[in-house]
Amino acid sequence: MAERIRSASLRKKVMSAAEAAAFIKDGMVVGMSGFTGSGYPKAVPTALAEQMQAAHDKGDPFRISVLTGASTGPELDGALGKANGMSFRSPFNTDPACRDRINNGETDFLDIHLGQVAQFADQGVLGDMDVAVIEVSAINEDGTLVPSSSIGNNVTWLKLAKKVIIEVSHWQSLDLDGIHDIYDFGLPPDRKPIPLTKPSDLIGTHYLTCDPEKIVAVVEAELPDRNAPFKAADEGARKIAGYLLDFLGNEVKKGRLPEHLLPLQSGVGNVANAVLAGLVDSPFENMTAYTEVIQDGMLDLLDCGKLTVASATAFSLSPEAAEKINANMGNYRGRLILRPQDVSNSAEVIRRLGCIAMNSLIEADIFGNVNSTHVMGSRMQNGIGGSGDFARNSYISIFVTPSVAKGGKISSIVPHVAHTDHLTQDVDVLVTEMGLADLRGLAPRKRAEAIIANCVHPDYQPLLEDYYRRALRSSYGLHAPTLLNEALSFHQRFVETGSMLPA
Ligand code: 0RQ
Repeated sequence: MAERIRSASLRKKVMSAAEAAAFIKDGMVVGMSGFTGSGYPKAVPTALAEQMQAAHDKGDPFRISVLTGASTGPELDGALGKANGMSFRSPFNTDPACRDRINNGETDFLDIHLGQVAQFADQGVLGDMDVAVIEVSAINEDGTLVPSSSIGNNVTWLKLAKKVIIEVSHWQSLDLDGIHDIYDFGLPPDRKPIPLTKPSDLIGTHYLTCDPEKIVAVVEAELPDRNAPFKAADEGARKIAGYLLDFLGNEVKKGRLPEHLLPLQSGVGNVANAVLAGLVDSPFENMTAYTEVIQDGMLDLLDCGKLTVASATAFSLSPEAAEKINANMGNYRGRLILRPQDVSNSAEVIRRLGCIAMNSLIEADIFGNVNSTHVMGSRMQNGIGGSGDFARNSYISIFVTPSVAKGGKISSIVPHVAHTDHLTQDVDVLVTEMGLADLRGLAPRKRAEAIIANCVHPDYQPLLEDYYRRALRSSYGLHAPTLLNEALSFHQRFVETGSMLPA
């Protein structure tokens, strides 16, 4: 215990997960650590879910509001979702049990830009935070906290919560010490600039701080981060990566991008990982990443020396990569930097560095509006995450997607998106396994021609060509030709028949 809990006064507050969870009551607002399956508390939420279930079995209410950094894992969103213990959840979730509660209308879900969660919490509009549950890798003798595999909104949760529960993870590497750079830029009107001019800059301290009076419990836990395996890159993902790498190479040749590119941001998911894998064999050297999540592909790029530094707020790794990095964490110090998510996703920094943003999507329309979140306009998939923080503020905003989903029953390119997360103004380049459309400088009709010609699956190309031809004839205006009564007809057909293709 003393190896990880070095503060004698906090050692006195060690208790079981069930005893700690008992500080959380029905109706409370609880801030938890965790971002893309990393650094979330495991023992306390599991015990809490059991207490919720026991209350529900007796007919008593027990539901809370849960705020995190981003997605967590089965012991948090999974357990609380199964126990129907969340009346409100924000800002990002990938757990199927929690997703079902959201889409059944049982849990209210607030989908907001990850870079803005902390400031909403600071404003008080997400409720008065009763308890924070924060995973750390160690507690120093002076009571400062060594964060674990994500930072997320922990600075803000530790500041706002009335009571704090610290979960000390024995699974996390002790060598995480020194990986983090905590910087609090404050609130308007006294907000400070974030003085980062390169992804490698260190501007803060390594440790989180918390008023020791507020810490009511310290819990020890052993469980690993979620660390879901990546699907191997398929032929489509490799094609997407190929088009994208050609595009970046051409931008360098034209003198529009420097030879080392600009700091890369990459979304999570299989396609994003395949793009990073493609960069390993690319001619680009000495690249940097300023992103929110470090996935396997980023580690491979660091390991082969193509990437000199990666700055993010969290890891999101496969079990093999997590094991590898845990055994060698010390070697990555200075090359891997974890920051609070309002710094990793700061509009100010992303704009200054000129990031190249690469994100995935649910669907795009022929004008390049992008839906990252809502299936058929009404079912929440995961959330906007950080895609909006980066798409709006990057130097080049790229979206990548397979041209079809669900075995071809859904076209990822539709006449009109059924929900908009990213406006055409925030979407510069669209890539599918069919090809790439460079939309920069193009007015709506030219965007539509480029997307239909380059990005659409052959099964859907004639349908979109036919729609667009008729829109050019009958649209109310010809700036962005649209048939209002057909714009969502692909979606309606899917809802009615299970396929966007006509029978
Ligand atoms: O569903 O799991 O049931 O098979 O969406 O799709 O193709 O595996 O792709 O893992 O890259 O996820 C947009 C969801 C893509 C993700 C999204 C279904 C598809 C599958 C996953 P199944 P794939 P990916 C930084 C950036 C928003 C947040 C973001 C995401 C599942 O990238 O959440 O960008 N983005 N953050 O079948 C119905 C469609 C569909 C569809 C895909 N058109 N209709 N279902 N799917 N397209 C990271 C963070 O912010 C933390």
